Amino acid sequence: MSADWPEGFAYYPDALTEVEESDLLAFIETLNLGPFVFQGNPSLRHVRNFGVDFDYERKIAVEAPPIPAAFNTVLDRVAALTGTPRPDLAELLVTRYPPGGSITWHRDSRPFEAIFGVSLESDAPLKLRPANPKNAKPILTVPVARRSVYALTGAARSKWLHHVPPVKETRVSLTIRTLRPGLEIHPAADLAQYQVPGQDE
Ligand SMILES: O=C(O)CCC(=O)C(=O)O
Repeated sequence: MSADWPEGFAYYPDALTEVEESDLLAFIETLNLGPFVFQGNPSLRHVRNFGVDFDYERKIAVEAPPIPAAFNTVLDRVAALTGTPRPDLAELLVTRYPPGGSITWHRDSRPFEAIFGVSLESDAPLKLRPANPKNAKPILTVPVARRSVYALTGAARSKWLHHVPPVKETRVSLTIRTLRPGLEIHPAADLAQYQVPGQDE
C-alpha cells in the first residue's frame, strides 16, 4: 500500500500463477473479441463482455452471456484477495490491447460499482488522477504487472479517473465488476451474436 494512492485503490502482485495465466490466455484465444466501438469509432482494443454489458448509445445495462466457467479460478482469487462476495462479481470484460492500444481517461459507467483489474500477458502502467478539477494533478502511475490484480473502490472508483497509455506489447486485461444495487438489466436484443465455445446454447 503506497501513501500516494487514493483511498479505495489496492494492488495485489502475483495474484495468479504462470499456469493459471497461460490457461486463461489460451481460453481467451478461443473467444471472438471485437473492436470496442464508441460513437461509431472503432478502437484498437478488442473486447468481449460477459454477465452484463453497457449500451453506450442508450446508456443502459444490458444482459450479456453468462461468465464462462474458464474464469472461475480468477473470479475466486479476486473474491478472496479483495474480500468481495463471489456472487457479487457479476460482470467480466475481456480486453486485448495490441501494441499501440490504449484506454483514455475515464471513470467506469454508472451501472458498475467496485472494479477489479487483472493484467495478463504483459506489464503496463496504470495512470490515475483526480476527476475534479479537469486535468488535475497529481497523476499517479502504478506499474501493473502481468498476473496482478488491482482494485478501484471508494474514492479511487468514484472520484478518480484511470487510463492505460498506448502499450508497447500486447496486453490482455480482465475487468471484473460488481453491479450497483437495484440496477435494472435490460434483455439483450439478440443473444445469438454471443456464442461462447464450450458453453451450452
Ligand atoms: O485494462 C485495464 O486495466 C483498464 C480497463 C478499463 O479501465 C476499462 O475497461 O474500463
